[in-house]
Amino acid sequence: MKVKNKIFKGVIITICLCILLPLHASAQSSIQTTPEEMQWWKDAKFGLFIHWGPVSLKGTEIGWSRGQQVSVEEYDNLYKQFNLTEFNAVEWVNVAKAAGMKYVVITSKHHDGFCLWNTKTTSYNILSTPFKRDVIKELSEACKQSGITFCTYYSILDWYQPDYNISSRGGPGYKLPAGQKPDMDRYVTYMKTHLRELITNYGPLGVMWFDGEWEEPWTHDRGLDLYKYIRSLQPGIIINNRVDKGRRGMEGSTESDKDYTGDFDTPEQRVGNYQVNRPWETCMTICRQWAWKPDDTMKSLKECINILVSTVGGGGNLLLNVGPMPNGKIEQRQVDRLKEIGDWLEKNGESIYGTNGGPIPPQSWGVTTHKGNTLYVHVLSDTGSVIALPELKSSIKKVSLFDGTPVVFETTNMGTVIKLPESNRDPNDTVIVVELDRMP
Ligand code: FHN
Repeated sequence: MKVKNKIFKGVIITICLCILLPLHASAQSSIQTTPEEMQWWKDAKFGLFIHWGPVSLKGTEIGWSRGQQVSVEEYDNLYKQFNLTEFNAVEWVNVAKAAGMKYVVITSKHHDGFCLWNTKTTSYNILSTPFKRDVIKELSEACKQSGITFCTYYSILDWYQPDYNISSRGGPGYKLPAGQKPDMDRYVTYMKTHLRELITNYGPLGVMWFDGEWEEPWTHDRGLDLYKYIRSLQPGIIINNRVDKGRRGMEGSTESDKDYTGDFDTPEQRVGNYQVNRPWETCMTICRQWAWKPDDTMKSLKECINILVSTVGGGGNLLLNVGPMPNGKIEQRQVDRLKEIGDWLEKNGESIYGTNGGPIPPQSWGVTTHKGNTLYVHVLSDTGSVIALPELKSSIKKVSLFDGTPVVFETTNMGTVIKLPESNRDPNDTVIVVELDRMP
């Protein structure tokens, strides 16, 4: 009898484990973005970053100029003059499409606390401006109609909200108004209401792009909680590593000494290091300032393509930023530059979209990308008449330009030397197509 009881108990325990273990696993995995959920973003490669707010009236940096070049008093009242008479969301989305961009990330709320959507939590939002229309609503709808994925940037730190406790918000020496007692728990509730509004009223979002995680009121525990909260609102949403505390400054990679969360690394104003085992995205300004600045220095086409190709060749995405003017227009010279990038992608996009970085790490002459058994060699610098590829451990079937023009090559036991064509060279990036029997 005792043996029978033991067998019966064993069977019951086994059945329970078979039911509970998968549930536990799925509960765990439900808070992590799966490779399948990341795939659209990894294939997209190129997005438009938009930094915008009432500060564009001053032409100074969003957030950072508050209490510096612009007094707190003046900065916090700019919204009353913010009348974006020429704002046209469809026009902005068409600019992104013409550039060959596949997603848009806009600063729904930057460090200055101003909200570009019709939030019920504070009157410090776009509906309180003379414009009286919901920018996030119009942009999200324009994106959906155009097949561009809509995403939002959201600053965790908030130098406007008294419950967020950091005195730097008003510039050096800023003091909290007498009697105000910051309350971070209350601020996190405020922030979660914002994020629920953005996801529920304007979603589904492609990416929730957090920023401003570096100040002391934000903690790893709060970051982990926020990641789970966002994923509970929209399973499958992609969240960057700035939701947590693991980002290594502007290098953007994630510290490995803790279980920091976030689905991709975020190098800033620099092409990220070669990394093909974890998603990453370089964010960079097309000019020098994030928000609009009159007569700011703008990057050349060659610089922009070099940055895009080097980023993709390194295994990452590029989020290229524009700062629209106070009237709602994007500067024509920036629109023109983005169109030039799009024209280049029209011809060469096969070597960018849907590819993977490498497998040859960045070289002095350029980078490589690959898709299936096709290797794309991007010759970015005036490197003379030949380039050398290291031994590939697979055989080369054909080497050509995109138009099929054969390219001379010689393979030895040391690797392959490719003779660069005399003509048909692209000063921005000459792409050589190498068909292999298999991808090493
Ligand atoms: O302080 C911000 C800055 O204004 C800008 O938004 C960049 C873009 O990601 N992020 C922070 C600086 O790291």
